Amino acid sequence: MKDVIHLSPITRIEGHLGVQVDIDDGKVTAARVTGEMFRGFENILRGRHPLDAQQITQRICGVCPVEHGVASIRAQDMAYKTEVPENGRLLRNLIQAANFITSHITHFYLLSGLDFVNVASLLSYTGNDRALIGLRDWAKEQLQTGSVNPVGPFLPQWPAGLLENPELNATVLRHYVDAIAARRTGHKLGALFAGKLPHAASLVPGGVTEQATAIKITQARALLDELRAFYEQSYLPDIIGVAGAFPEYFKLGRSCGNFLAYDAFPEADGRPVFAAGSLCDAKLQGLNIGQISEDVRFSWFSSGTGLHPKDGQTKPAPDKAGAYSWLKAPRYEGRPMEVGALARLLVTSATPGYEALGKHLHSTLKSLSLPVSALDSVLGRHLARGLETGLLIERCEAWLDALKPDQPSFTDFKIPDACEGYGLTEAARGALGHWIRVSEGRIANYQCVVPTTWNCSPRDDRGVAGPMEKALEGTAIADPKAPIEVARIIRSFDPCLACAVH
Ligand code: NFE
Ligand code: MG
Repeated sequence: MKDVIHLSPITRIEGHLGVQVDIDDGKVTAARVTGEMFRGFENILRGRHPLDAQQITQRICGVCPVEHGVASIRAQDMAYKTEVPENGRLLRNLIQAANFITSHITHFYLLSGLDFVNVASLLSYTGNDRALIGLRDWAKEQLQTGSVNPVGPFLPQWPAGLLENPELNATVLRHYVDAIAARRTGHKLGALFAGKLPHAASLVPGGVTEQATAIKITQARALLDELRAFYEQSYLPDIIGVAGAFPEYFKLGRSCGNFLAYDAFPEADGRPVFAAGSLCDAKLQGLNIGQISEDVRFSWFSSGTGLHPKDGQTKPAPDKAGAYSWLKAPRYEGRPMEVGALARLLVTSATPGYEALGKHLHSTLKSLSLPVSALDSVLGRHLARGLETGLLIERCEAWLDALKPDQPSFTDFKIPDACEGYGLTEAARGALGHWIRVSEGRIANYQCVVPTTWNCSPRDDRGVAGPMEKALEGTAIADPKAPIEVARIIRSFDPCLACAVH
C-alpha cells in the first residue's frame, strides 16, 4: 500500500524544515527535504564594509555563530594576508571548541533525547530526585490546565518504542535538566574570550581582541572542569546507555556513503585537530576546494547552477516551477557529501598521522561490540559527537596551558581596496566555508556554503538526492501515523535550517 507522510515543521531542530516521505509496502521509497524559509544574508552583505562580515554572518545562527565568525575572519585573514599571533590562534580555538561542546550537549539532551526517553513515565515518578520531582509536579499541574499542548515540549510523545529500563530513563531525564546548566557553563567558557555570546564580539581578522589574562585562564579551567565532569559522568555514559537500548539504530539512517571535512582547530605545529579530506566509498582523498559547486535545479533560485562558491550567486525565485527548497544543493566532485562529527571522525582517523584517534575509535567500537560500518547510522552520529566532545575538552585543557598571559592576541592589518579569500573551518554540524571578494573597499560578493546545506540539500541537477533524503530512503516505517524512525533519522544530523538557508 502506498502512503505519503508530510511533516512540517520538524520540531526540536533549529529552523524550518519540512519533509515529504513516500511509502510503499511499509518502506520509504523517496524523501524530499525542504528548507522552508528564505533569508538572504549573502545579499545583505553586498556593498557593506568588509569588517561587517564577521558580525553579520554570525547572525545567521544563534547556535553556531562562532563558527560563522571564524569562517569569516579566516576568509579575511587570507584576503588581507594577516598574521595571527599564538594567543590569537589559541583563543579562537577555545571559543570555537566551547561552542562545539555546548552545541553537542544541547543536541543530545534538549533536541534529540526526547526521541528516546519515555517522558510520560515521569508522571508516576516516586523517587527522591528533587529535579525530577519538580519536573513531575510541573507536568501534572500543566496537564490539569486543559490546554492543547500543556506539557510541551515534553508531551505528547508518539507511541513509539522508548527507553524501557526505568533507571536509565530516569537518569537521562535527570540529565536533561542538568544539561541546561551544562550548556550555560559552555557558553560562559566561550564568552570569557568572546566578549559575549551567542554572537562573539572579539573575533576579528588578525586574531582576537580579547586578552588572555591569568585570571581568565583560571576561570576557564574551572568551567572546563565542570564540563569534563558532566561529560564523563553524564553525557558519555548516557549515549552508550541509549545506544545499548536501541541497537537497531546502528543500522538505520545510512546516508550517501560520502563524507567531507575541512581542517579545524589548528595546533602549534600547523596540524589541525580535524583533518581535511573526502571519503567516498571508504577511499580517502585530500581536499580540493576547486571541486565544490552548488546546483539549483530544485532550489528556489534563478542563479546560475553548478557554480563554484567563489562565483556563487543568490537570486531568489519563489515561484520557480519544480523547485522544492530554499537550500542550494552543494556537491563535491559532483557528489552529495555528508558532513558533521561523523565525517570528521571518519576522515581524521583515516588520515596518516592521526593513528591515535583511529585506535581510540576502534577500542570504543570493540567495547560496544560494534563493527566500523555501524558508525554510518543514526547512533553512529550521536556517538561521534560524544567522542569528539571528549577530545575537544582535552584539547581545551592543552590550549589553556599554552596561553601566555597578557601577550598579544591580535596583529593589526590593512584592507586592500581589492582582494579575495576563503575561510574553511568546521562547525558543530560540519564543513563550513565562506568566500569573500572585496572591490573598491566594499564587499562585492560573499557566499557561504554551510553544513546543513550539505546534509539537507535537495536533489541536484542530475536528480541525485541529498544525504538526509538518502538516509530516509529504504527505512521501514512501523506506523505511518507516528513515524518516529523519520524523526530519529532527521534529528541524528542535528540539522539547522536557519544556517542552511542563510
Ligand atoms: Ni545554525 Fe551551523 C549549520 C553549525 S554553520 S548551526 O548547519 O554547526 O556554522
Ligand atoms: Mg550560500
